[in-house]
Amino acid sequence: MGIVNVTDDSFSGDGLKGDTAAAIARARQMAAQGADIIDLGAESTRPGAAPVSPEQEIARLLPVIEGLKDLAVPLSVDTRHAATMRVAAKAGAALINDISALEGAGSLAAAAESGLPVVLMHMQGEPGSMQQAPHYADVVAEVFDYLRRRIEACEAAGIPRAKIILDPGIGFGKTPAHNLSLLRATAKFRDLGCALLVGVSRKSFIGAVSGETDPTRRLPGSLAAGLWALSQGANILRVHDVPETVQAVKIWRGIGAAPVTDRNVW
Ligand code: 7PJ
Repeated sequence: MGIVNVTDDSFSGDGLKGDTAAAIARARQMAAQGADIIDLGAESTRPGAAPVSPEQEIARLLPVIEGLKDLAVPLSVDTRHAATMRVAAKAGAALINDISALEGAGSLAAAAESGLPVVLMHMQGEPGSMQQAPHYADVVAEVFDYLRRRIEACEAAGIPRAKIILDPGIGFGKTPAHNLSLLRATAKFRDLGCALLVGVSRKSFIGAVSGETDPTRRLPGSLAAGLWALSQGANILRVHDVPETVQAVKIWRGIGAAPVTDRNVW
């Protein structure tokens, strides 16, 4: 899943600054580079970011979705707002990606009506303050239980489990140690019977563990964390660097798929 930010203050250095044409070009480029899904987001959720109204969000996203109507690669819309979900679904989006796991007013109903698959992500607190003092007695158990309860809420609202993708929410109200624990436990989340998405690309825990302060220089750490997650059963990686990730995944997959006889030729 390639990330296309249609925001004014993206932390990760992609600098698209709300420009429709640039976002469309970026999405087309990522599709050509091998992305299987394009995730369009118009609300910055980096720690400390200000919320965006649904009106602003729709105004930024809609022209981009419309400009990508002919794209063969499915579009995901990264939103916490029911109004945006409805508009995006009508305009042709194929997936709803909600960092608040459809907890917003009307979101369960909007997602159910759309019939689209949904990503349910765990977050502790709100983007504005979530990194101030994240605390868990047992981070893996608490995130697991939260996602289990959100699956139940979805099923009660008419969204079947087969349409649900789970995400532990790396960096959303978590210390570096919490993030490492969650990644280590990736395989456990498969017990919930849904596909798994993991977003580690350029995130601050990679800076914390490696000492790399510049997010644009965190590709090696992002690939290491992403391949670890895949090896533990993750199905989708949400990334900024599409061709680099595609290359890494092809090699990882090639090694796993190699016939035994070929492994032993040396
Ligand atoms: C994630 C996301 C993530 C899902 C963002 C960033 C911050 N959606 N939206 N999972 N992160 N599902 O890209 O670092 O990890 S925005």
